[in-house]
Amino acid sequence: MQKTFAIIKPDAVAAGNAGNILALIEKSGFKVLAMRMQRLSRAEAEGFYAVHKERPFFGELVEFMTEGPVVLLALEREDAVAKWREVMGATDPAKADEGTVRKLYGTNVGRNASHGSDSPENAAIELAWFFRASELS
Ligand code: 3AN
Repeated sequence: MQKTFAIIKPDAVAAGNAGNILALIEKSGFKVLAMRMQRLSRAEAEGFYAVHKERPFFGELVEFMTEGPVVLLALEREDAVAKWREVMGATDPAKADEGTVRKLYGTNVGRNASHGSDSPENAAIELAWFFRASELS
């Protein structure tokens, strides 16, 4: 069993697609270990995306991620990191496969409905950024 971290981003929550995305997550065999809806503070969003600090879109990314509530999720299944990235689809919704979260609910490369960890190591770091250890077992 492996854990991964997911975010249903502000665009998807505002559009009323959080429930649809959760249903897709459950249908894809993930166990939801922990879940919280909240609006991220600027400090939380900047800290979470610190690896992208030098990218030209960093300011835009932080603005977007703090514009409204998100749903934070700790997910578990076999091969969870790769599987969740498969269910999300490509970063750019225009390039995402049919039936994926980003194809169904994303708008563009910035407003793309969901986040997923890119490795088990980063999943552990991201989960610890938002959840207490006692919530993850
Ligand atoms: P992924 O989330 O699929 O791992 P990354 O790591 O390339 O994709 O991008 C990190 C974050 O930055 C994503 N949330 C994505 O929406 C955002 N992002 C990537 N490229 C752009 C861009 N050109 N303009 C705005 N936001 C972007």
